[in-house]
Amino acid sequence: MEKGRIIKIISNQYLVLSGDTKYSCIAMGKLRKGKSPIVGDLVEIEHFGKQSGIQKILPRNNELVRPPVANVDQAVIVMSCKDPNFSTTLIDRLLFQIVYHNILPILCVTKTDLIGDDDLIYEAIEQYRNSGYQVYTGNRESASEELIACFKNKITVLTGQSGAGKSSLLNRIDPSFRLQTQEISKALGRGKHTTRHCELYEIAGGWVADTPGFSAMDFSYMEPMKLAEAIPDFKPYVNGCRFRDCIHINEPDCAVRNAVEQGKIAAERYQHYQEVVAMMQQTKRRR
Ligand SMILES: Nc1nc2c(ncn2[C@@H]2O[C@H](COP(=O)(O)OP(=O)(O)OP(=O)(O)O)[C@@H](O)[C@H]2O)c(=O)[nH]1
Ligand SMILES: [Mg+2]
Ligand SMILES: [Zn+2]
Repeated sequence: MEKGRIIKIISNQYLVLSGDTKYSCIAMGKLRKGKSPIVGDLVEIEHFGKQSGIQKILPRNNELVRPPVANVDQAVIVMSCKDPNFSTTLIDRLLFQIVYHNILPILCVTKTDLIGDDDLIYEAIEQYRNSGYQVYTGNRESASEELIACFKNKITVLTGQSGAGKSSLLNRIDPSFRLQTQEISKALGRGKHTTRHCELYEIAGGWVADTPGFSAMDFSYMEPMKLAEAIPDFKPYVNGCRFRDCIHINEPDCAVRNAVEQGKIAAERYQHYQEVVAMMQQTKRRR
């Protein structure tokens, strides 16, 4: 069976990349009863005459809802120094969403041309690096070569506030991105509904979704224990707590809280975790 990846969906046409060839496919009958194919899906396709069809969706590593993308490898949190303002609260909320989906987080701090060399933002960047996160910086003139190298052979989503510089970043990395997006808005017409359209753009040897992948507010589907296990700086400690179902908030002999007290986990990240757990418990109570 021939395998490929869905890179674009427009209404009921699926563009599938197999090797170096792109096939326009339809969903075969038996598929329609199960889940719908989304971009990023690895699929089995079959050709009959001039038509091609998707026979099977292979199991997904993960799956995002907005935009619907499967098998995402990594998510770049784009955070500007100014306009809109830098916020570690927002970074950590996005970070928690990303790691919960088993996706590698990468932080990109943009608009460094708007701050001085001694700005406190650089201390925050160091704190993330010390906690083991990949952090890159960028401004109008440059995008980090290391960040560009990250895209190769990966499916990436970008996330961050409106105006943070996501589109600008992609255009700087690969000027063909602008062309690809312009073509789409021309094809769909200005202001037309684009909900049925989702596409992975080819950029720097990889694939990127053009719309933010996470909400910084919706934690209702999460479980605190699973979140703590997914946070890379917490992970080494979560199995050392006295209680197996410890959520690292008030329990005695909590290895996570001990690590915070000893400075092994950034106090600020733990505080953001506490806030998010409180948000989860509030939504549960309301139900
Ligand atoms: N000073 C400065 N401005 C920048 C930089 N990068 C982007 N901008 C400006 O920031 C504004 C927003 O940039 P976009 O790339 O459109 O932001 P976005 O994240 O794609 O925003 P949405 O599409 O609304 O989510 C634009 O006016 C850019 O010119 C930068 O490195 N330095
Ligand atoms: Mg944009
Ligand atoms: Zn604990």
